[in-house]
Amino acid sequence: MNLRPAVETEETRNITDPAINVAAVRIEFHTGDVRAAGTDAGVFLRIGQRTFPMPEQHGKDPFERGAKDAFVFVLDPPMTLAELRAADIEVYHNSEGRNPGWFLAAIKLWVSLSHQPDKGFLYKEWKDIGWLAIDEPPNSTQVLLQQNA
Ligand SMILES: [Ca+2]
Repeated sequence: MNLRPAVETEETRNITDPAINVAAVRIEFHTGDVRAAGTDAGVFLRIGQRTFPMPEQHGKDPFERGAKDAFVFVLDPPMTLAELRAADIEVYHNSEGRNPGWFLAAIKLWVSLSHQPDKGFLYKEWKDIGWLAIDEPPNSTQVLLQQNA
């Protein structure tokens, strides 16, 4: 399993109230600008026991070379910020479609918090992720972004 340490940009790091809920997350994928970087595979975000498939968007072809694609998921029921910090966070794809290998430059995860629902906080940012591909090192279609603490 390849774990990618996050850059220390957590805007929520000073929030220690255990009652603060994460109402929604926004995940942004930056596909790299290298040959065959894009994918048409099904992409999934896993946070702890919850799995979020990226929805089909009519008329859009996400995860192409050099593109940024963002998706919002409401957490119902919400999880606390402490639970989010203690969860595994993983991104993977199902390796379907033509040339399914995916070269990821970066992932950003934003959260909206119950005490300030109109503001988005950058939770973490992971850079230089590399290939999620069977045929490119490290020959895995999943990346563990945060490991259960
Ligand atoms: Ca695509």
